[in-house]
Amino acid sequence: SFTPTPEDRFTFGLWTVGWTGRDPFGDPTRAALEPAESVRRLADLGAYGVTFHDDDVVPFGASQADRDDRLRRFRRALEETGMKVPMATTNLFTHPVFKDGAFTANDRDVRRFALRKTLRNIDLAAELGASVYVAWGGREGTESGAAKDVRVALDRLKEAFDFLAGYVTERGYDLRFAIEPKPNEPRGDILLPTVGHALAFIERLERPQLFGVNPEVGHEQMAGLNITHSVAQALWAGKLFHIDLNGQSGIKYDQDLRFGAGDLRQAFWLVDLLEGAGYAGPRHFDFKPPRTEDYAGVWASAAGCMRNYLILRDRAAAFRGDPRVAEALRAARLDQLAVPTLAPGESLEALLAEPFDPRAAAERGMALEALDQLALDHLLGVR
Ligand code: 3MF
Ligand code: MG
Ligand code: MG
Ligand code: MG
Repeated sequence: SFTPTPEDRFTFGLWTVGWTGRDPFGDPTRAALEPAESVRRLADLGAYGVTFHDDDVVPFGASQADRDDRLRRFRRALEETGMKVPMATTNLFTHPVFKDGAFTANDRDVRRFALRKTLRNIDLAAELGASVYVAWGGREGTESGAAKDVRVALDRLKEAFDFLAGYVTERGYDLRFAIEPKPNEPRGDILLPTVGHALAFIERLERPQLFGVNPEVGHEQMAGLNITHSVAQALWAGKLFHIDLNGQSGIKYDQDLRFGAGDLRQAFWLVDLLEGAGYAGPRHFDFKPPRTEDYAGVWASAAGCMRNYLILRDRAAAFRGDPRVAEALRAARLDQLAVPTLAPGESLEALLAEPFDPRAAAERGMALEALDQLALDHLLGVR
């Protein structure tokens, strides 16, 4: 059965099931949802926890009394359900003050406000037991060429992250940062557009060990990239701190479909990778139940994300456990890829003197089609 339990470590952003359906062309199609209700509903569905932006729980500019009251209700729902908060983040994109960015806004007073807003929510995240703090720079970008000096903007982004890492270190918080790349939307072009850009940027920070990435399935696919390759490189670098699972159909607007919708084959390979690599973090869904849905449809969509993950986990295990697949992997020489190209201590002379027939080597087929068909058979459930 594909029924989720908290041991599966499925988490949801409050902004996902809480999305009311407002888009650039239309008004909301659903009434707002109380965070406490989302927590209870998701707990009933078998989730492990929730994640949030500061403004998802306490509206921008709320009074201290209102803040205390809302946080009390949120905490009570967490206590009653046993739901966890493994990750939190800052909304640095909705309020018009962030129209030109937050940590890289041209206006210095806006950048300083963005730091204060982030510090406040880092304190709350640490208090709620989060171990990852996500940073998605949705408005850190441009629509035109002279609008920002990108090299100087990267200096400001580094300055902000170095400062925030210093803060969590000084406070002794057990919190690491995960940068979430996205190529565009809402800005024409966003800084750190892909996982690869983010990984390169992290190495220039003062405390790179405190920074990893939060790849989102659809964001890499919006750039035409293979999400499984991006996640694999993040794992290889020891930088997969968190993940946003969802669905996307190719290069178009950020669809945020439920996990398993959109590119199903990439979803299969991604689950195969996460499970095979022993990724131990939460399986976090960042999706938007389409605005065609009422609340019954919202909960069906959330349940579908988890069900699809469990089905794909089962299908990937069947693929990896099939002796015909083992044979096909050998026929495709995956075992040879695992052998270092040079033997330990091998002499340069031995390499230079090695006989080789390129014609014969070029004639060998790779047997990859048979291997991929086995994968497709397993994915489609006919094996
Ligand atoms: C936008 C996103 C964001 C981030 C979030 C941080 C609103 O496309 O994906 O969701 O995931 O801000 O987790
Ligand atoms: Mg998205
Ligand atoms: Mg998104
Ligand atoms: Mg996301």
